[in-house]
Amino acid sequence: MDWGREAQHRLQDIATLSAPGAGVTRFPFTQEHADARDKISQWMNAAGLKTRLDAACTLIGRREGPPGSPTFLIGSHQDSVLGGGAYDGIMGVALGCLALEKLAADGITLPFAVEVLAFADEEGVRFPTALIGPRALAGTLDDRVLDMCDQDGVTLAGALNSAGGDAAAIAKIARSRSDILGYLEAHIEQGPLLESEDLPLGIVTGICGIERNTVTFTGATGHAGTVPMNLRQDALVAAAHLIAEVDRLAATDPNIRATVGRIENHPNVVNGIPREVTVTVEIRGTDDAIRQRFAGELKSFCAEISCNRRIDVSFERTYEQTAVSCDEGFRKLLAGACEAEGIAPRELPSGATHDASAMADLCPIAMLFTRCRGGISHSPEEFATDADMGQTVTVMARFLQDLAAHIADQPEPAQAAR
Ligand code: HGY
Ligand code: MN
Ligand code: MN
Repeated sequence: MDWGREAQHRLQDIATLSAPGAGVTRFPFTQEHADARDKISQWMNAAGLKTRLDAACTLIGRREGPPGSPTFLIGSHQDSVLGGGAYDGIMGVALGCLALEKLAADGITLPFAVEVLAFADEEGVRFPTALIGPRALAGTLDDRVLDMCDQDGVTLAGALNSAGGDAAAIAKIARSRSDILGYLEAHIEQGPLLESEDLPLGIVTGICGIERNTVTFTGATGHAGTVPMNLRQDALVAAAHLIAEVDRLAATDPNIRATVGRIENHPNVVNGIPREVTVTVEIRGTDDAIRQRFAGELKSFCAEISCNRRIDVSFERTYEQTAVSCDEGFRKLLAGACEAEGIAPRELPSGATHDASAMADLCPIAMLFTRCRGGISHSPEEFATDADMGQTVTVMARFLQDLAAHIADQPEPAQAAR
């Protein structure tokens, strides 16, 4: 089987299961999401996996191991951003199924059970939260998020239940650490480094931490022609100063990525002074202390604006994920698998967050990046080649075999990592 070509075929096929418009739009708990689940079930069945849906709407494909043996997890997310690409998230699910299909085709059995997980909501675009699936498995889900609403006022719990999940049972699906050996996620790099070094794959060292803040400036509206400039409490001008400061301050620290992604302006009319403006400020960094200090500096800057411009400013953190490291042992096994496949092992950090960020609370994690054209992602232009995906499949399969051999060499029976 040409695993890369099969991956491409499956991904181009499932990409059609999208809301109308350019690129792929597959929000969680929608009709296109349910249709995609049916396709993924076929992939899992082709790999000989038994499928089920858990209370968080994670589609799980499982191959049993010897009685009493622990489980190794593979996965990624099946949802997308608005107008996204055909690879972000869903590629990790497809390649996980193909790696297990390859092992079965090669007649290789493992001394542990394996599962492929298709998580429902990693992007956090429909609801102001994310990672419901992996957090439920890790037992870290804050159930207050179930009351959060999308822009149509639908609660997360309501959407989850309507899609076959069970919000009331979500706390019961947490896995015990003693059962889980680890988690591997294959994902497009979403950056330009692998392409710049002409490498098909990379091994992730760690995943950045992330926080999202909602900042609201409240001033006073007035007639654009009659209120003198020095008497204005213009909320949009105040927000503009913050936006410029976010850009200036982030440029001084290579560890930080900061983005003002959304803005709302009221009354938003050509001849009215803006009364209230809300912006989102997202801050990312591989060092949590540096990220939190950066947020503090922005908060102080907002306090100054408030005082100088007689504007009320609220700065509220709405979401946080801490930075996580990938397991050293898994990184070594991935490096060995890459070398065995003739690929120079290249380690790199992840500036994007992933389901693995939350799985790190349950078990040791590993991530493999696949080169993507131009480093483009969250766009219809996202692309990965058959060859690179094929090499990702073979490295994943070899990693599982090497993990099995590694476990066999240990004095203890296969135990959970923590
Ligand atoms: O935002 C991220 O890093 C991920 O793509 N959800
Ligand atoms: Mn992703
Ligand atoms: Mn994404």
